[in-house]
Amino acid sequence: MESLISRITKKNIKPVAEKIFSSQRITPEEGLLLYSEASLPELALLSSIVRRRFNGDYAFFNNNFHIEPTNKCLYNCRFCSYHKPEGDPESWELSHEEMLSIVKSYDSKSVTEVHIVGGVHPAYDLHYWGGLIEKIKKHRPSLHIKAFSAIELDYMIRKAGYSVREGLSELKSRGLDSIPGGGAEIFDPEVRKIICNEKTSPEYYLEIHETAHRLGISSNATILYGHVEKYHHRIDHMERLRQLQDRTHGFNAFIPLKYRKANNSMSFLGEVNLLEDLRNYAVTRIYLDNFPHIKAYWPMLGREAAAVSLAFGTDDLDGTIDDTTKIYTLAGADEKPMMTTEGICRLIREAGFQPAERDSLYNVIRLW
Ligand code: V47
Ligand code: SF4
Repeated sequence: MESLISRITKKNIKPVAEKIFSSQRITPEEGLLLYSEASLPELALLSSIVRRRFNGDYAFFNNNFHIEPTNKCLYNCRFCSYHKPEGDPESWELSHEEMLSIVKSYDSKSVTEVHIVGGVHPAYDLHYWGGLIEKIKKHRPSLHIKAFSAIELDYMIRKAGYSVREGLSELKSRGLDSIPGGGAEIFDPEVRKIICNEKTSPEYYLEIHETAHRLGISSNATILYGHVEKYHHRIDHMERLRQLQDRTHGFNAFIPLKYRKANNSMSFLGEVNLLEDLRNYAVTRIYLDNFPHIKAYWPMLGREAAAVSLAFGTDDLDGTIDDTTKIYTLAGADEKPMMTTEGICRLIREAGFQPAERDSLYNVIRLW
């Protein structure tokens, strides 16, 4: 411990570092101090200690694919490059049969998860989406279905006239296994008003996740960072999630999503750089001391940057994805979202970590 503390050169960071070394929770003020004053080498050291406690030197990934059912969306989030209103010539939607045939195209492949997320289609309720889940589950019972952000769930459940609890129980009975983290953005009401005024409230996002956890449906949480928010908004966001996780322990992973600027109405803000991404990953790893995993979503960040982030607290690169998502390509990510198992393992090894193929609940399937 003495030799580690000697590597923390800034005097005001030393007391926070001592807390982290001895597994104590840091306060919002201390989180803010790390964001604004800790050096990157200090953050690398501190976040790696926390990472190691949770996950050793494993870097997780899974074999997965996405289905994006529609880009039609009721809402108009200013950062979104994906959505189109109903009736727009560039809008599209897939039928149940088309989505089922995507699932069938993976019949001979060793994927373990389908991730289904898209726009909030105005016409469809819980029964329509429950029907889709049921067909997929019937076709391939072992495929884990991680589907629908809290924003889509909010709309489909209300449209059917169900309570959150009734709606989620219904979806679970039809085969929903877990919920992805999308839609959290930034919980602070002032920032939310600027970037996604019409979207489901933070309270409702948290209620949906809490109810899901109590029904045995685990989930992820996200943050959209690098636009108009300040560090204290990121801390407030994580504090709300940390408190919920203390109550339920239902979150698997926290996924920081960097704002990408192409083709949306916030482009003038530009993007934060890799150094800021690494600072953010490190602080999230330290702050969320009850989240087992921090995911570096490589289609959003780029594969090498995601690999470097493994030394700044992250432990999961999501999956192989097989070029099945457009959300980040449309927002300016310049890589095709597709990696083979061999490719992702090579990347992880080059970064100095042990590739661990996982299932959706982070059970290790195979160490590569
Ligand atoms: O909520 C949209 C984000 C999210 C942009 O749970 C953008 O495993 C950056 O939540 N720049 C949806 N981000 C995707 C999502 C997700 C992704 C991967 C894995 C998981 C998981 C969840 O994408 C939205 C929003 O925060 N987003 N537009 C943009 N221009
Ligand atoms: Fe719709 Fe989601 Fe885009 Fe917002 S981020 S406009 S809810 S697709």
